[in-house]
Amino acid sequence: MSATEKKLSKNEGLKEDSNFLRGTILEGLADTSTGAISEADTQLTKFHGIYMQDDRDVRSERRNKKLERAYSFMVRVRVPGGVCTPTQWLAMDKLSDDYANHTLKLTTRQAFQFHGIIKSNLKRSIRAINDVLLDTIAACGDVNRNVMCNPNPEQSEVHAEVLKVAQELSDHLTPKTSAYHEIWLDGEKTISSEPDEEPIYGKTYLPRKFKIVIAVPPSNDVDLFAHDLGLIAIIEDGKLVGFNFTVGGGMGMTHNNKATYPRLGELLGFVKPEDVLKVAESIVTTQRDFGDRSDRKHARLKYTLDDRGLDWFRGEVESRSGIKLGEARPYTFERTGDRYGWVEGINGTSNLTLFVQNGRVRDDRELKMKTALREIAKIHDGDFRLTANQNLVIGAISADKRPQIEKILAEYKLDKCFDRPGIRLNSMACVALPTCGLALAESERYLPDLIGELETVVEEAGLGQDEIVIRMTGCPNGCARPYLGEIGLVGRSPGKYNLYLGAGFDGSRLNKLYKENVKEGEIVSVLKPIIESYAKHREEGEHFGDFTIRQDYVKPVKVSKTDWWAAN
Ligand code: SRM
Ligand code: SF4
Repeated sequence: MSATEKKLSKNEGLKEDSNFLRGTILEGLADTSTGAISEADTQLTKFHGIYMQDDRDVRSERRNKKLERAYSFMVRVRVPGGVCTPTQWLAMDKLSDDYANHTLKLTTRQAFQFHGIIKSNLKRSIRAINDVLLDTIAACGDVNRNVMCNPNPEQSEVHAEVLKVAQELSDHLTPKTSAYHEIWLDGEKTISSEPDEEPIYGKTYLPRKFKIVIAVPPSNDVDLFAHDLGLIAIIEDGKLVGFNFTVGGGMGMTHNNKATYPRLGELLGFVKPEDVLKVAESIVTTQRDFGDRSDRKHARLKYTLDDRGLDWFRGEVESRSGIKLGEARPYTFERTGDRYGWVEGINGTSNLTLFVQNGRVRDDRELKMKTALREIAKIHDGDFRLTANQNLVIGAISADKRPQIEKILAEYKLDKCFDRPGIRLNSMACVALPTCGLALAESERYLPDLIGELETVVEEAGLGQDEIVIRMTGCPNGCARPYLGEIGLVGRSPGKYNLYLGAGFDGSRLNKLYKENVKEGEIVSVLKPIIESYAKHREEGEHFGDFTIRQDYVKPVKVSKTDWWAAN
């Protein structure tokens, strides 16, 4: 049976009946008898960048007391290319204190997240975000999400050009429904006063989420191959001449469900700058029309490609766009990590990349990062850039302001935040508990401690400064892109993780399952001999992931569909 003949998934009906994403959201917000909204509206609010959650730490206590779950909302703010102004930073900082849990979460896709916003504060929060010209529409949902672009402090001139492309793609693919403004901004139609229609998406939007990213080689700090659509900037003689397009990346899978698997994007062809929007739109509409709307676990572009083939897909995109794609041009990626510290920019400016553990900007006893960044934002005349590794670049710092900024950094000890072992600086964890409803195990709250133990192992092995990419998630959905970690840990159940090894340091090879259901207390003892062997037997310049393949700890994943689940 073809995808179109199969019974549509429940979400398809919800979208169809939602009147362009309105549903009964307004009525739900007005209902003060509960902190929740209806199940159908929880699906629709995602398109508005809003997730209903509850505090899982107190779930059973509240159940015992016969109380409603402790509902609150997570709000995700789109930041195309991850770049925001100091004014916007200050507004996000204030919002986190006024309505959320006093922290700012910098996500793996260069967005801000707020946790713990109660229903009665939702509208105020969305208004505060829009007041500084940021928004939350399409931060989640079955649409194109935040368009990413590497922050690239080393290549500031090209960065500006490429960032513009990211912003144009973002604008072009933003849903056009006026529901967002009607619901959250009291009917103000700041974008358009035309009646609703979605020229690109139609009434039922896409079968599933869609993610776009741009990378400027040699940096792959955005993990280009993990996204549905990737644009690799091709620079010749210092000029941007176009992009290699990749399609079909995605991380999510389900434990024990062999029909699901992470997959890396593959090269589709070369596209000139003037054709980018048209070709991107054709890719989106091809997925709109051929993606599987019957099974949400098989609905991402990666499955459309594996089912129909890359050549078929290219033909469809070329015929829709009327543009013949060129042959992909040569490029080289070197790494997926961020480069910390100071880098000189253009026009006498400089950029500083800071390590933000798991992207959580907060004040705690050891480090008052949130206060320090607020003080910096008050005087900074450049920008802030959220990285795809959950870190932060204070960008385009003028020569004028640099001494003052350095003073604040020193006062709050932020100038030492990247003075840590390589394994910590290359770590990422997803949010997981207590807010994520899908978490099977801890992640953000556990990884820093685990790394503390691993730091002792790497330091004793003489590898303190070596970069080893380690990533953890609380479930197999892959939000911290764990299948691209040289060490990947994926939650199975409370206190247990699957351990994956062997990803490429440049982000071009997935890792593979090494050991299942490893208990928290055993992770270090499983990794210790491998790390010690790496210290003794690695070849000159060999990365940890490559070493684990060469030494046959795991087999390389070449074709996801066949290799991912195959035995080692
Ligand atoms: Fe994610 C769902 C957090 C990046 C794959 N993700 C979720 C939800 C919304 C849980 C839910 O649906 O109820 C999580 C909210 C947790 C919380 O309490 O905040 C969540 N995802 C995150 C973030 C915040 C992780 C982080 O610590 O930074 C990232 C936000 C990115 C953003 O700003 O938009 C985040 N999620 C990713 C990535 C990484 C990426 O895109 O580069 C992936 C893997 C790539 C991909 O899409 O394949 C990812 N998230 C998923 C999936 C699995 C999708 C799939 O195709 O199987 C889900 C579950 C789903 O969609 O059903 C999910
Ligand atoms: Fe939640 Fe799983 Fe994503 Fe982690 S990987 S944030 S546990 S959905």
